[in-house]
Amino acid sequence: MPEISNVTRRDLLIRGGTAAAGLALFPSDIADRILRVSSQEAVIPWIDGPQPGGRANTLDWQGLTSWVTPTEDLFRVSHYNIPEIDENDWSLEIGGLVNRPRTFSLEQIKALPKEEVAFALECGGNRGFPTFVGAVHNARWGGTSLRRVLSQAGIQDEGIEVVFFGTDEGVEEIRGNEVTQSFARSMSLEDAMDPKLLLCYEVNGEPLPTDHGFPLRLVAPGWYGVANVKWLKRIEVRNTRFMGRFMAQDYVTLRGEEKGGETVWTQNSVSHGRVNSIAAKVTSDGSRYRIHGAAWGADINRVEVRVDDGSWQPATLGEGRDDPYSWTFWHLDWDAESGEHTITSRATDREGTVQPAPADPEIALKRTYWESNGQFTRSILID
Ligand SMILES: Nc1nc2c(c(=O)[nH]1)N[C@H]1C(S)=C(S)[C@@H](COP(=O)(O)O)O[C@H]1N2
Ligand SMILES: [Mo]
Repeated sequence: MPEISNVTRRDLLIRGGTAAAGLALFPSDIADRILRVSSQEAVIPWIDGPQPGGRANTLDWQGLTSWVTPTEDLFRVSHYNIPEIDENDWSLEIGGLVNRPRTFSLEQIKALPKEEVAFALECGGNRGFPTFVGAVHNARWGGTSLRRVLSQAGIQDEGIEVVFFGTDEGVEEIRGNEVTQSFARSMSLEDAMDPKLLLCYEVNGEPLPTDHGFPLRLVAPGWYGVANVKWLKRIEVRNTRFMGRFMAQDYVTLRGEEKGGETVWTQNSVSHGRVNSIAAKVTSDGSRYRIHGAAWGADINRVEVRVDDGSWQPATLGEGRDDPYSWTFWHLDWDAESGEHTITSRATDREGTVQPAPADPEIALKRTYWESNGQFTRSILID
């Protein structure tokens, strides 16, 4: 995606030439809302859906320019307090059903072989509300293999579950009992031993900021955000499934499935990502229009775009197309006619899973707001 700089409407007028011709396309009230333009390209604002400056700290899709989300722009989700940790007082404990329980200092973690991954991390609640559509970021994470640390500890035969505890904590009422508990998430031992999971101390080449889990967080590429536990303090191997709040109460998807004329209701803990995409912005150089977007949540193989009720047209995949865990940028040139239009995108992953339409049972029979990966339609006015 080309670099687009921030200029005012006046700069645009002064530049003249193609830019002035481009400006003639917009009614003056819309021209005042042009977000970021260069002499080549102007963003035409959506006329529905969340507008920039809406919900603080989520991604402004119309302003999307950078494939790697700058660290200061990463959205944040924290359910309890934000712990300020002094790395000299911090350690990571590996315990439970392991033969060699131990603790690591940050220095000891950093001394282990380093790996990096580009990963589009999306909150499981993203797109669950009309104003919450930018809870996704694409960053480069650096750390060391979880699998190596667990293997060195020696998992005992009864171990089936690995629980990740954060340092943040809150009071929960559980069937009449008030208890203070840490944020915690778990996964099966098999999932936890996946070599792509990293214990990360860096994002975009810098130490983790406090908000994003300093000094150490789990990065689970291919999983929804909630699995990526920040401010890690303990990793525990257990012989029972773990049913904490963020596994079994919140981040639970209630969905109906039609089976032989009967609706069967299922509840699952939000875990692996789901194929997703969005049209981020439409740009124009004064004569041609281009629809730009992103796709993520799975290894993306194809993105198609539909304008109004037209046929699905294949978009061109750009940056990230060969990367299994990052988002993939895409674009489609559009021969736009004046008037109001709707634009919808749908992504397909390498296994052939297609992003569902809102009317598909997967979305239509979903009752809780998590895992909202249905196709997203936005409206635009072409003058
Ligand atoms: N310890 C801890 N880890 C956590 C959370 C939390 O509240 N506490 N929130 C989770 C959720 S729901 C999301 S979406 C991601 C957000 O990561 P970010 O704040 O770095 O963007 O962190 C996850 N890890
Ligand atoms: Mo989340």
